[in-house]
Amino acid sequence: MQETYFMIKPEIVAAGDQKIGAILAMVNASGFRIVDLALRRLDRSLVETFYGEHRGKPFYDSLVAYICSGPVVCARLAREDAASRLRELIGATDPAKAATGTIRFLYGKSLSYNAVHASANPEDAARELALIFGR
Ligand code: FUP
Repeated sequence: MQETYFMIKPEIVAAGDQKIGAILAMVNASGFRIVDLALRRLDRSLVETFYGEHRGKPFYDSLVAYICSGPVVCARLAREDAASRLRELIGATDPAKAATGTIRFLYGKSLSYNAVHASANPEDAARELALIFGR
């Protein structure tokens, strides 16, 4: 069983419990087990480290400010091939390009406000889970 990191971003959390519940239900229905779950406001320094690969890019500052702007839902999810299967379920980074029925297709507003995050691969998952959950 592989683990991966999943995050519901601030604009979805701000919109209320119904969207959080619907998104977690989709994750569950796709065979993921929720191992850890937390509603948290992330520190700026943690978010800067989390998105460190994007430091220096034009969207970096606004990305960090956005993720720090309100509480997010942080989840450790488990299933076979968790990282790649979760990326399939969330869809492309730009919701306009995300496949029909994916979480970003259904809930994303734009490239910058794309509803959710999922680790890109198992190595990123291990790094992100350690950063957020401490293990
Ligand atoms: P993803 O792995 O799908 O989350 O995508 P990236 O790691 O490439 O980007 C991380 C986040 O940066 C995206 F979720 C949204 C934001 N972003 C922008 O705002 N503008 C861009 O041009 C690219 C990414």
